[in-house]
Amino acid sequence: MATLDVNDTIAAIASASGNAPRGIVRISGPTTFQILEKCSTAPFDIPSSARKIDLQMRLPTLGSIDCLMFAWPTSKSFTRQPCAEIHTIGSPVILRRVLQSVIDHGARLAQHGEFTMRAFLAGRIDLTQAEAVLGVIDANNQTELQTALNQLSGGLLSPLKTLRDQLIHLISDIEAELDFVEEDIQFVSQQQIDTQLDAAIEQIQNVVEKISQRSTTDALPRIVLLGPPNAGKSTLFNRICTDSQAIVSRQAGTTRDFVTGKFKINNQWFELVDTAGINPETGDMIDAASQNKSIEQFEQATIRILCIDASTPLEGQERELLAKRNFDFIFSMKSDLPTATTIQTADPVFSIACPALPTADDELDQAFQAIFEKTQTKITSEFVPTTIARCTQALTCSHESLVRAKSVSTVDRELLAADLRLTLNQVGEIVGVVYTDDILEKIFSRFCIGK
Ligand SMILES: Nc1nc2c(ncn2[C@@H]2O[C@H](COP(=O)(O)OP(=O)(O)O)[C@@H](O)[C@H]2O)c(=O)[nH]1
Ligand SMILES: [Mg+2]
Repeated sequence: MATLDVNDTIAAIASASGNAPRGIVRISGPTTFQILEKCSTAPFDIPSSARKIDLQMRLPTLGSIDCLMFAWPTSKSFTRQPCAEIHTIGSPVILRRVLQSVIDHGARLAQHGEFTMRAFLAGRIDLTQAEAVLGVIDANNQTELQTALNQLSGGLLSPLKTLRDQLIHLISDIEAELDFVEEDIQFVSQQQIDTQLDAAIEQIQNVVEKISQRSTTDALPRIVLLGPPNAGKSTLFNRICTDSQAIVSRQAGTTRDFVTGKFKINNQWFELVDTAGINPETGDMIDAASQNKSIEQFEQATIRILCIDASTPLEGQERELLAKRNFDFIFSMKSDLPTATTIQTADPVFSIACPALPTADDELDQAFQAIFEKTQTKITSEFVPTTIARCTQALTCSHESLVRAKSVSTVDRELLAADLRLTLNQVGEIVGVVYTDDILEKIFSRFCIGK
């Protein structure tokens, strides 16, 4: 793990591995420019503010090479210490030599996330922003990137930072009062305490809600196939999830329970659910139970797909389902057979054939991509997953201790102060003012070297 000592100068290759037109070596620490001067073929004036400087570096066994140095000599840098980036040709051999040269002249190889950790220790960014940096690096798609960028810009947790300041004031008032308990001086009225506690509880609750929106979707996104019996749902299910098989039959109503299986789109796992056909006409007990299960699955679905057999004319019930418009996608099934119906709907429709036809496969792939994208928009959150994992417990605890504080506030000021201190500590943990080596280890060890 990155060390908490910030007094030495660290360096690492900061660009992605492999050949590229440009590569970057990053350096941060008090002796950054003294070291770079020793690596340079000619002395240079250390600038007094951020500058771009042409530099020729002497490289072990390779002679010298032209580089561009971006210099941040003051505490305005990302790490709040002298900092520089050497930009040069992105050849791995050259970058390793630049790094070697910097290390030979007194820098130490940076550990995972050490630059970001220095920014954090210098108060440049808080922990949620450090996690957001990780979120930006790890983002798999536009939505995840946007979430990470929003979190990085820091607006999301600022209410909690304000709350923390308010709590500090409230605690100091209450504790001052406890010191003067003999004199009977009042620093803060009961009404002020109540108002502040109510506001605090509400703010914490808001963040808890935002965070739990995401945790309920931590399970795999569920894609549910629904539709009348005999539409071809189970056949499609079996084609997609080759591990778990559903019973296929010419006889309508064969699938009575629901069957689940897993499959991947773009390397991400999804759960596929095959349901019993929707058929409100039949009334026997087993059927009613399987109908209820289908409805339950419909309600818990991330993505709902209505499957309609296009080789037979549309029935009244199918028209009704289409008209309800509460599906994400419509699958027009058995497209290998002559079409008996054209589905008229504003929802996206894909033609699917299960005895694999090349054209139908293309369409299935397109459907998968559409499902993938739709899922991303449905499972977005305002926070990156690492922050959620780290903060959930502290949020729940701070909510509990605030509610407890409220319940004792009229009876016992000592207990009130104790509960408020506990809350303060937990809120501090969420915004990253209070942290342990463990927390830092968990977060920063996930970064790559050079970040
Ligand atoms: N020609 C053709 N027949 C299909 C296709 N998909 C399913 N079937 C047939 O339609 C019948 C009902 O299929 P099944 O998957 O059990 O439908 P479910 O009731 O919706 O689950 C079976 O006889 C399947 O072989 C398809 O794409 N093309
Ligand atoms: Mg079936």
